[in-house]
Amino acid sequence: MDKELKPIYEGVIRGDAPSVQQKVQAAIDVGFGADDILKQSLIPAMQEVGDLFEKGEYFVPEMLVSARAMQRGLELLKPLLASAEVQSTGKVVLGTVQGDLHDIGKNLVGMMLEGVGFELVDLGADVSPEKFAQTVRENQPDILAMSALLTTTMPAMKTTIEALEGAGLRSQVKVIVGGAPITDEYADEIGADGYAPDASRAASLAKTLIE
Ligand code: B1M
Repeated sequence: MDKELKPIYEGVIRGDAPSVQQKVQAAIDVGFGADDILKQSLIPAMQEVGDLFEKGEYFVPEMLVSARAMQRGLELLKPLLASAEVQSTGKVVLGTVQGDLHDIGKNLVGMMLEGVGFELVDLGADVSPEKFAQTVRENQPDILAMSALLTTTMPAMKTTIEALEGAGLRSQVKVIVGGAPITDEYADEIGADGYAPDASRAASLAKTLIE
């Protein structure tokens, strides 16, 4: 890791939002790209927080303050990620599935989608299958993008696809899925149109699917 980015990594682990904000801004000012800041410091730091949680050294409150610190850094990167293209590529409805409150990865996916020109309807986290289906009916998006971070909430992706089928909407929209426990095989199993392992590949997948 670049030595200038290390304080960002450490700040997320400590949950020190003001420091993360300041160091991310400093990194941008000296010319680091959003991708380097994300991949070298912010994302690895959250992985470390997850490892500390698994080892019993961190608990939910520590995860939460680290998540807030990460979000503060992400806010500064958003304009850099979104500036690439301006022409509308299509419309995406995005959300984290029912029962799941993890929204950092989903937010990153949203920023990347906007970065390649998609119009975004972001439903936030803990979105019920009915809410997804209703929003698809009302907004007629090209893509429905779902995120899940818990093994216990992955099945809500399948339930959501079933809700789309039940409402007669499935053929109108491409469904893409992602999140740490999701795999290509799982996407196939539940009848999704595609899976992406990270936010930038989610944006390329969405573009490919509507071409
Ligand atoms: Co939670 N949590 N958490 N948590 N948390 C994990 C996911 C966990 C792996 C930690 C661990 O044990 N190591 C574990 C899940 C275990 C499992 O299911 N197998 C876990 C647990 C157990 C829990 C609770 C149950 C803890 C408890 O209460 N006992 C609880 C559940 C609450 C709920 O959702 N109902 C809980 C709560 C929380 C907080 C609220 C405290 C907080 C979330 C705050 C927030 O999001 N606003 C939190 C956090 C921060 C984490 C970790 C540490 C970090 C997640 C994160 O933001 N990563 C996480 C450990 C880890 O991931 N190593 C953990 C950074 C983010 C950029 O990555 O979201 O993976 P990620 O997104 C990636 C890819 O997955 C992908 O793109 C992104 C990168 O480019 N991606 C997509 C994501 N969505 C996509 C969609 C796509 C395509 C790609 O297409 C549509």
